[in-house]
Amino acid sequence: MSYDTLDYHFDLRGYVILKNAVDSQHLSELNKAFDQFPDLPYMGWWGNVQRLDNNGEAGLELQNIVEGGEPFEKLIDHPSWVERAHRYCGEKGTYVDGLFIDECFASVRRTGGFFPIHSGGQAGIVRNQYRFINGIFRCGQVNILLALTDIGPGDGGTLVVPGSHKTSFVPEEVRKTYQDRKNYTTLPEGAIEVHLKAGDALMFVDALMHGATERTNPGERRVVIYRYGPIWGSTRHGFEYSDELLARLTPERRKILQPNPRRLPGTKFGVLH
Ligand SMILES: O=C(O)CCC(=O)C(=O)O
Repeated sequence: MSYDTLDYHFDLRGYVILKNAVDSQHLSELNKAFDQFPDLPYMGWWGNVQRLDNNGEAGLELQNIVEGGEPFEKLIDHPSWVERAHRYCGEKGTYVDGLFIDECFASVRRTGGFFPIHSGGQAGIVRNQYRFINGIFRCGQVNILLALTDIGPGDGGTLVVPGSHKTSFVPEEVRKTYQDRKNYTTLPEGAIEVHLKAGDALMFVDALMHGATERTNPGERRVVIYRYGPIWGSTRHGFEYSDELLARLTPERRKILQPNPRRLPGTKFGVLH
């Protein structure tokens, strides 16, 4: 088994930055798609996409965004990260080898939006755990947070606590700094704010303590988040993909959205319908 520098950083810190993960053409397609998002009320539907702000103060979140058009479909198995995601959390080389998308959404953060810090190895959550065993990555959930706008100071950037995917406890005095939910003007103990250029992706194991600072700048921060995990997972919010989407995807993409096609009487397993 050989490892690269990103593997070293992923193990050490729990995250890596993939520079220029998408090219300028794809970036502009994604931003155009964002420009055309309808003005949805909370829980409103747009086709098979639903506005479901996970944390009310984080901003607008459009869930199941893979149903939002081709630019989002291209992210499913994007060459900048798909092989690495497979190696980190796709049970590679086992009887359950393969990747699955657990959740995917577009997020727009405007002034005042932020995301409280959560996760961390101490929580022991099986679904998002970090594991490296016998020379093999066996993580539970690995996220891609793709920046569509530059994210610098004041932009409501992602906060991470490097190394916290392996932590076993959080002392009370440190926890208190995380609970100052809104005002992360001084960064919580051990946390750093990740700055990205539009087109860069932050790849991190979900066990890493993370959140986001309050956006103080005008304008908006745009990101897309895809969470990957093993094929035996289920979508976090219970979304099901439309027949139209499944029918038009490449076999490789379809397999990531629907690793186990529905097994119904009279159907042949492995065939869609
Ligand atoms: O919006 C961000 O930068 C962080 C998002 C986050 O913490 C999450 O989706 O779990």
